Amino acid sequence: MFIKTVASTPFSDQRPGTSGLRKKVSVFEQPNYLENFVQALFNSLSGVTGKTLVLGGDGRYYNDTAIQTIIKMALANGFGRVMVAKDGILSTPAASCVIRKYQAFGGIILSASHNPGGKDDDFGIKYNTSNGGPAPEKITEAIYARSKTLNSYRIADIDDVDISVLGETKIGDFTVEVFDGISDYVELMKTLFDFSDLKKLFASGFTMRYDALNAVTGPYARRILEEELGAPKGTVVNGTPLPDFGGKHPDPNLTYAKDLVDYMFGDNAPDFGAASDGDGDRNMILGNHFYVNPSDSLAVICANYQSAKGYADGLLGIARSMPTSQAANKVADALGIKCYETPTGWKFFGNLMDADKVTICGEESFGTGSNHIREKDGVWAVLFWLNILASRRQSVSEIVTDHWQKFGRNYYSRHDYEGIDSTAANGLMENLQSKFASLKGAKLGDYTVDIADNFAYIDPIDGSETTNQGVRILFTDGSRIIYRLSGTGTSGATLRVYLEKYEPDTAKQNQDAQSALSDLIKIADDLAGIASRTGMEKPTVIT
Ligand code: VG1
Ligand code: CO
Repeated sequence: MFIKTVASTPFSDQRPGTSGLRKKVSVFEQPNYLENFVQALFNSLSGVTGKTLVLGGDGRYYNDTAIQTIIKMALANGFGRVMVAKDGILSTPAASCVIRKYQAFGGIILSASHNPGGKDDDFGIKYNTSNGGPAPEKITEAIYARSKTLNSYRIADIDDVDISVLGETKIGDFTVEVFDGISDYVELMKTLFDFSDLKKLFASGFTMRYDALNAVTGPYARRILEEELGAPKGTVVNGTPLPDFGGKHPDPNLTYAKDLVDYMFGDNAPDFGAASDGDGDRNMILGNHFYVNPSDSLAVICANYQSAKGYADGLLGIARSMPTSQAANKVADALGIKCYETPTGWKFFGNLMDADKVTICGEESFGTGSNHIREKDGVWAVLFWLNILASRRQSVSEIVTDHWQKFGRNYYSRHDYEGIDSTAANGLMENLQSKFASLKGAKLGDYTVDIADNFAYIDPIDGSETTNQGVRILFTDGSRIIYRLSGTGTSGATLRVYLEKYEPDTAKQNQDAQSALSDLIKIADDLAGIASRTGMEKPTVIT
């Protein structure tokens, strides 16, 4: 028989983080490293025999090698079919779409998302379940537990499969199907948004730039914007997925998508600008000389749900991750629906969507999406904004300013301190926690502390509990400072500080966010001793 059992020894560092297992490529290139993780994953699933596995990734370095290994291991572990995207190119939202559409058992997405790629940078692997969503913690923890004792893996001794040609290859009872990773997703978008309205928008002279940052959404954006909607060629820039993203950091924010930001604030700025991340689940929205904070974007999308045909019947509810601003709560209140608050990471939205509690979800980290799939979805957010622009025929800045006037403005910013020493980062968090008791009722500047705690969440659907999700300093006027350590980095620690202040007075809504938040920024630094403990005077990234 051509199935081999290969002896191996466990690795101790295969615990998935906020979104899958992410490591330097050199870590994944160690003999048996990927194989062990995949075997630990397969061992933690039951009933895969004869079932379908969806497979693809964001095209980063090591994708090709990993895809061939996983095909061979899926065969050896009893799957009946692997649906692999042509050339391995499959965005995270498209993977979710395909898993659902073809009722696959699950899917493996090869991506480290917004982390840089290339031989010296990051690779990642994540597993999605049959609902199309990221594996819940129950599964990721089971994979980790198995990885620690794993002593062999199963792999088929077959030739590599040509994934550059559409069609099926049969190996005994096992089938590898190479499919077009773009089309099913485009079809789904057509059911949610009226493409003929959007065509009219572009025909009327509306202009935009979409920067795919040399990552996975290039082919999706070109197909939809340039081919389907008639936007001029060249609307999509950096549209070819490259293994190292052309040296760019595929994270759509003010720092790493600077070219787009400069263009949108330049003399020839178009009406609308957008960018997406490595694996296509994030989005950044810009107007002519205007940046839309992701928390505001979520709130604006929810408030304008009628603009898109797929949502015109109303929203079941909204969910946002805890650090995301409370702007969406204001909209939920006005619509008479619930706004759920979950820990960071899309995996916490799945149960709420499956139970029909929420339609639209969002995170401050440039993630927005809906129950059309079970992942956040960058291109979807762009199309939703295009619908809003098509129906309101106002500029992005007019739409957002109008929103603030109606709902109040939640001034918001996130300050990231990247690449800090892990011991210093843990010490900073522990020190904050030791202050909780004395903080209650304390005056910090003009603010009074209402609650100081570490966010814990009980899933309202399955009762599962998740603790240690971020230190919250909640003030009596609704302002907040939140401290979290990132769960997606691959070296050292990243401290994220989230700052929020509500401003209902329309006369005071046009300040720059950093100035409006300056007193909170100072309090956040003093309270945690950020500068003294990390040695960093300034954040590395401000969004
Ligand atoms: C970050 C974001 C979080 C997001 C996660 C995955 O996690 O803060 O909101 O869900 O990345 O996004 P962390 O633990 O580093 O703060 V993606 O697009 O990188 O899969
Ligand atoms: Co991503």
